[in-house]
Amino acid sequence: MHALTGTDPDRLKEEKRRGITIELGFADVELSPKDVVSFVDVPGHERFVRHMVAGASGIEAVLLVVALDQGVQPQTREHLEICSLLGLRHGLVALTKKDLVDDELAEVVALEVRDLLAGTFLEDAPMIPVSAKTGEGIDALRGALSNLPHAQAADSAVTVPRLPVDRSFVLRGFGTVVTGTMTGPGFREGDEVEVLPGGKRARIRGLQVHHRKVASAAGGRRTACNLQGVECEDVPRGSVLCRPDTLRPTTRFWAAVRLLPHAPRRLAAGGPVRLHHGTADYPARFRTLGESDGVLRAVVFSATPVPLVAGDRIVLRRPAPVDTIGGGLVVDAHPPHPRHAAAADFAESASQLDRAALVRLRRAGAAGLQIGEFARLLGAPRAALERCLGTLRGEGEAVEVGGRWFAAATWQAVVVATIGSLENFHRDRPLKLGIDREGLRAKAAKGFPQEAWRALLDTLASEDTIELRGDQVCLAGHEVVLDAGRDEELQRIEQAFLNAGLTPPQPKEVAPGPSGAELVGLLVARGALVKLHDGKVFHAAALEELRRKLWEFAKQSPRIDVGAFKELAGLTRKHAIPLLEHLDAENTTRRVGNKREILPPR
Ligand SMILES: Nc1nc2c(ncn2[C@@H]2O[C@H](COP(=O)(O)OP(=O)(O)OP(=O)(O)O)[C@@H](O)[C@H]2O)c(=O)[nH]1
Ligand SMILES: [Mg+2]
Repeated sequence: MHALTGTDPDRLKEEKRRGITIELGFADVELSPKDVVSFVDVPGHERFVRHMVAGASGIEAVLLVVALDQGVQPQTREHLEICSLLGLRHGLVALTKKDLVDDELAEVVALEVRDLLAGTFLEDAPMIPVSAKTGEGIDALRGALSNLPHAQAADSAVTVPRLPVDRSFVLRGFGTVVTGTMTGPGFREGDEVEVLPGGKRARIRGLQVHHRKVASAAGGRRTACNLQGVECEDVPRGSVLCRPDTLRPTTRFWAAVRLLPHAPRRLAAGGPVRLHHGTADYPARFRTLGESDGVLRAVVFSATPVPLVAGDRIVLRRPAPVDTIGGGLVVDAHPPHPRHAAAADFAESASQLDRAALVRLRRAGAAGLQIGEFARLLGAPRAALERCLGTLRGEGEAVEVGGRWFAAATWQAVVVATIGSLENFHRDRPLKLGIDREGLRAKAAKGFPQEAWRALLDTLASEDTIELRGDQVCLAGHEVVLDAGRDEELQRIEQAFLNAGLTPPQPKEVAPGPSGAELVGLLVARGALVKLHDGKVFHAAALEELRRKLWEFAKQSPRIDVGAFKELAGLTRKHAIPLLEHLDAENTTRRVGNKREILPPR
């Protein structure tokens, strides 16, 4: 490491004394002024694999080191397995201590290593013999390093920025500093961040990449964050920094898990495991829901909430004897109950944002998803999610109403149910002109949010599928058809109210029985009669006449008290008050103290 970077990453006294790496170390290689490679040096010793997993999380490529005088060690295998499980795709192999072996032995070890790498992501990786002592091969190693593809992970745009912390310390004059390998689109100076777990808030006072102050740190970069507002102890290794409210940690998630050949199968039935994610590890269990092509569909349970998102990598180790048993890809951070888990759902909801978004929309059903909560569930940046939903809308897969999204299939189902319910209603209640909006929602669209319901009715009305008459909804063109006898009855009832003026009868006196009530309802729906809150029914013409009198009165005096109103309407106080309240409600009058101001006609 020193020969390549000029830095000895072993910082601890104990590391210096024992000559081994225990903790993560950090060093940079400047290949050119514009091309700096950051190294996370991890311990090789089998007792510190836990640290190795933490160090390897988020890296883009691996430099696998095998000493030529020792050859492949058990931990070489385990490190390679872990790198594979973490989804690494690029890397190099350095065969060190070339000065200690002859060419023939070097050749043998190289073959042994090639064997080990067969079938892995390092199968075709450059393998370079080097000597730290003589400097042989170091330039070739630098050359191979600069040829490594170190483009940013393409999926960094579809997850929210996170910094899994691998070190935290106090720097004199600065305060709390944490470091880690940035994932997602990155942080900017001044950003407010949330520390998970715990949810403490802090502000990023400064950012450094490669020991240089920067305004923003991109995904994949080794990043140091100077934090304001939290103590060093609040942000230990294993914590995750993210923007506030962008991510909902989970205790139960789906993962596509590959078990290593030697892993005991019984662990897949709920046995205890150590779940490694980012720089943290948690006690967990996992259970297999199914298997295809050697990949387990697993549900993982963690005792504490894990800030992960679909597409993240996990490693599973067993606690005793300590050993890596498998790992893989998070498929869904907030899955439905296993009872509702279809294999297709599992495969479909895999890490691609558009698929994941659509699966989740379908699952949300009539309740739909508000964009903010949607983004948190997926751990996706809002802008990326909105782009992706825009595409889905273009493809006819998603519908947006007032910031809430629905699967197009759900929306269609509600439309069909609404029309069906209206048809049934008209058939069963032939004397009713329509049904009130809330009554229809309860029948056809239970759980459908208020705003979306309004929008759906408006859409159907604008397409001339339904008609909205005040609070009532009916199919477009629907009219109540009455036989001659009924029609006569209807006219008789209306006439009775018209004759009674402002002292109307009880509806059931003139229209007895359930059909009488429906006929009165029909007259109300048609606007001939008006029903007050207290159940009293007036003829619309009687109320219009009263309004006219009020406006006439207003020419003398803009205000009227209850006494004058009683006289004007020819009513007792008991009857006058509900009527005044009705006039207030429809804005003919406005209550001012004990009087009413008469508002001009609209
Ligand atoms: N002769 C010779 N000695 C080497 C070479 N590279 C490393 N060493 C020595 O080998 C010992 C171990 O080297 P490290 O670089 O600490 O090995 P490591 O892989 O980091 O070991 P851990 O991190 O503890 O797993 C040290 O004493 C080094 O001086 C080399 O190319 N030639
Ligand atoms: Mg070391």
